[in-house]
Amino acid sequence: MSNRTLAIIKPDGVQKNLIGQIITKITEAGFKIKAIKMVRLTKDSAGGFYEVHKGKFFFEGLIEYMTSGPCVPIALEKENAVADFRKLIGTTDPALADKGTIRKLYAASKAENVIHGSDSDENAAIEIAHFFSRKELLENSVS
Ligand code: IDP
Ligand code: MG
Repeated sequence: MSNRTLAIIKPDGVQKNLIGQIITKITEAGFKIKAIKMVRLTKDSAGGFYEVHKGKFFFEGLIEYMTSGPCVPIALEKENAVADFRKLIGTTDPALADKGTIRKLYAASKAENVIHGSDSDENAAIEIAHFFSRKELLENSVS
């Protein structure tokens, strides 16, 4: 079982100046930051990242949103990373999310929900590779 997941502080999280508070929640929950950067996604890059949602009613809006400003992808490590991180961020719709989760605390809506988390070990590996080269992951390694 993999111990990595990909988080993205989405453009609304960056715009609302929540990078610090969100990262504090993540590290307090026991995740180690393996790599981090700030990037402005192109439509092609966002479309590739969310390929599985192509054709859905919210796809165009999702691409607009994800390219509306810079975002902060973060490669994270922890035992049981994927499941534990999904628990930390809460359900897609913040109105339904558990108390204390990142989406419950900070997200405005199901569309603009401040943070992404991978949904499987397989997708975590693909999504980490979308943003970080092997070289970047190795060179920044602290443990
Ligand atoms: P997840 O981010 O909780 O894994 P997904 O179903 O994978 O949720 O959807 C990806 C992203 O697409 C969501 O985080 C949200 O930004 C957007 N999205 C999902 N469902 C809806 C919807 O019903 N309306 C508007 N946006 C949506
Ligand atoms: Mg998803």
